[in-house]
Amino acid sequence: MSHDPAWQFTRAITRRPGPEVVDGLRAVDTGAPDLALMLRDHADYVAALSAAGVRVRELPPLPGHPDALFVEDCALCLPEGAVLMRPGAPSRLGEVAPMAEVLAGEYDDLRRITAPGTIEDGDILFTGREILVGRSARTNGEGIAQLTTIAGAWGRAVREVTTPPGVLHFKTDCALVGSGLILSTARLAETGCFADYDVLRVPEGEEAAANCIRVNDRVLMPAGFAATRALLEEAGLDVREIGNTECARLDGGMSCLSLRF
Ligand code: CIR
Repeated sequence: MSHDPAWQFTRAITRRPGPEVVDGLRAVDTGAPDLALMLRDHADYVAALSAAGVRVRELPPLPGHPDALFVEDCALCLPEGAVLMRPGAPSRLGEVAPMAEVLAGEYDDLRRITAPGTIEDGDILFTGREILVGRSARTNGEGIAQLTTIAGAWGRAVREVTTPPGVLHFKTDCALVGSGLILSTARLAETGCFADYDVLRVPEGEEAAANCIRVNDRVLMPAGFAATRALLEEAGLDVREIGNTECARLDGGMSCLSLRF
């Protein structure tokens, strides 16, 4: 079964960062994020989604969960239903129940990944043709197996791929920017996982620009990556830049900040 284009959305869910965001997980500590700047960038992000024609439901900060603004990791939203994830980061497990309540109002068919499976949606790229899932420090084989069964019942194929070592999530390094068109870092493209797709390779040194999102007629990308912007524009895409310096301190980017469906 195909669902193409997989980048058309009418709704999105976001969650505002709160003061606890300074305690968010990060691979490398580059200093605490500046909450005021992060809130401004977050407001720009929500406005950009709205301008793309998406109705955004903004949730308030979730006390006790510094990473809860990265709502993407809690669920996979497909046309047939939603799958609640089971994050591999123990500190993030408590984000799922509140998201389950929200999604129960949006989906009739709501499934869930159970222990010992772990999977975070940052490791999942739905291309319309298939669901790519990167095994990573956060996503294990049991989680992928459970997702394969759930998605299979909906007529969707799951293909396991590998998140590059040292990279948080599969989608840290790639994005669907058009039908069958992927933006990818060279290190990920070289694993061969996009052999059946057209690939735009992120220019060297701009790897942090790979995590973009195509939303309807435009692509939202992190600000400050001129070569990647030029590459996307040469491909005919309408690009909008959003400040991401503070979320980047927590290894987060454009896809992480919303659930789109
Ligand atoms: C974490 O380490 O879980 C958060 N600090 C960042 C999550 C980013 N989410 C994503 O790429 N989907």
